[in-house]
Amino acid sequence: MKGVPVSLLSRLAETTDDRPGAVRVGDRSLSWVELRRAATAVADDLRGAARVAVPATASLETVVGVVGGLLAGAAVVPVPPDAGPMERDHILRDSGAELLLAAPGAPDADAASPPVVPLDLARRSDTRHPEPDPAATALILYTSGTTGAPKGAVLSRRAIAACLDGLADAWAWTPDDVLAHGLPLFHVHGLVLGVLGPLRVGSRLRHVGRPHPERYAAAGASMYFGVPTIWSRIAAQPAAARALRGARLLVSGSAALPEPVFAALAGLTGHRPLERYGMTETLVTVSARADGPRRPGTVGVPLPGVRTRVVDEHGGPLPAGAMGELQVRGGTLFDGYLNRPDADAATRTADGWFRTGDVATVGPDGAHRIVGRAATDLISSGGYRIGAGEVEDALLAHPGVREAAVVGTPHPDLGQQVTAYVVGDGVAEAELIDFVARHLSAHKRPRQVRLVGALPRNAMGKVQKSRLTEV
Ligand code: MLC
Ligand code: AMP
Repeated sequence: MKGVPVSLLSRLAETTDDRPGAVRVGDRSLSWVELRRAATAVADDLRGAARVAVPATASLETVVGVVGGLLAGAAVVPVPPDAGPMERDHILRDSGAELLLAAPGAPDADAASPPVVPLDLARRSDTRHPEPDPAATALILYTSGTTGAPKGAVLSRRAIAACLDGLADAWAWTPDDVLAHGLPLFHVHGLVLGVLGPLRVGSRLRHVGRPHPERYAAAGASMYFGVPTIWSRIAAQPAAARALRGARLLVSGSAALPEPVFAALAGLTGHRPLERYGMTETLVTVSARADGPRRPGTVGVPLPGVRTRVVDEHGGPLPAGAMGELQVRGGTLFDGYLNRPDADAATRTADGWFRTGDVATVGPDGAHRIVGRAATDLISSGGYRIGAGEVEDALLAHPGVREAAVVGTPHPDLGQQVTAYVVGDGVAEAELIDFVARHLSAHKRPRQVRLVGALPRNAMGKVQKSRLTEV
């Protein structure tokens, strides 16, 4: 896996490295050459499909399916494996996926799906598929807004390449690294950074299945990725944390790493965790550097080719250190939301910057600090971004629910938990939690449902979420 990559997967396309175990997920692995040949066999089956969906379990099938789609030049749509019918049908319909790449017996392979192309890891092919245009769509990733169903963020091959090359530079990430993590494979963190990253850089990958501390401890890697909940669980198991002393870099992202977790990890592992900041729509834009300072509460500096600014509520510039909305621009940005020009327009300023909706400060040394989100209707739980509106809609689909309001409340392990306030007729908390878990991805289910007589409303009849805790 040598040479300068000219396209997203060129290293994989050119490799002759057939040493076993380059890409491991759980207890199964493939060499680089095996991965390319298995994924090429998938690409051969796609017959020019423009968009293909992959039920994104944490499995080698997902890696081969995604890489097969990318080799064929298709846009890949990962489907959260536990997405209930509401979310799954929306993703399949909205994305226009023409085929579903699925392992035999995979949950998504049913009558309502697009035609299924079976994923068989034993197959091999050496077809040379033409190199897709760097401007072509690589991934459509579904992400929550404050209201409504998730939106498909369209990410080009060159945006992903720009992000990964920026991270390789910032983190001194090389083919000598071994990356370990246990993140889901349907989001930027686990899929783009955690799978396409090693493929582009040429480093080996150990996906540990579920992100249990003892599995991280046993992985023997040089780099580890995790969301703060994972790091906090590792810090709470000192033996597991100490096993990471031999690593080179512990990377945290997707939500703010609490300062006590930073300190505990630094003490137990001997490494100050490196924090980076990103979004589905922008990929990772800001990161601490391997050779730079790592201060708790800060997420570093813009990646090469990325610019940031902090503005006031009118979009006006703010002096260094002032708090305001973070806006970004550069080569890592998405191409827009699929089928949603309205939502798309709302995210861009007239002068071409992307509004992150995150409140931040930038110190005189350029260090970025993410203070929180501008919208209370976006909840950050376990590193997942969850739209309150989507959970409210799911609750309201239950016949016993008359009104619902969903907020994020502090949670020691998850950062925030989804808490629902419900006005209902004869419904029980556990029933509503299960109902949401069945209709949406399980991580979107409320961890707590408070049954109340009425929701606090203002004179216009709008729910006053800030007053919910007084109910
Ligand atoms: C629980 N489960 C239920 C259920 N209750 N299923 C159905 N009905 C119910 N009532 C099941 C779940 O499906 C799951 O099954 C298991 O129980 C545990 O689920 P959980 O409660 O969600 O696990 P938990 O331990 O709370 O999760 C913590 C976590 C997780 C940290 C492991 O939150 C996580 O993986 N977070 C990562 C999020 C992430 O990758 N974000 C990146 C976004 S990209 P099973 O089968 O799964 O075990 C981004 C950009 C950037 O933000 O900057 O990175
Ligand atoms: P998503 O689009 O699901 O990837 O979620 C993106 C959001 O995660 C951002 O808008 C931030 O609010 C949050 N986020 C990502 N990384 C960090 C970080 N290092 N610190 C604080 N928040 C973060």
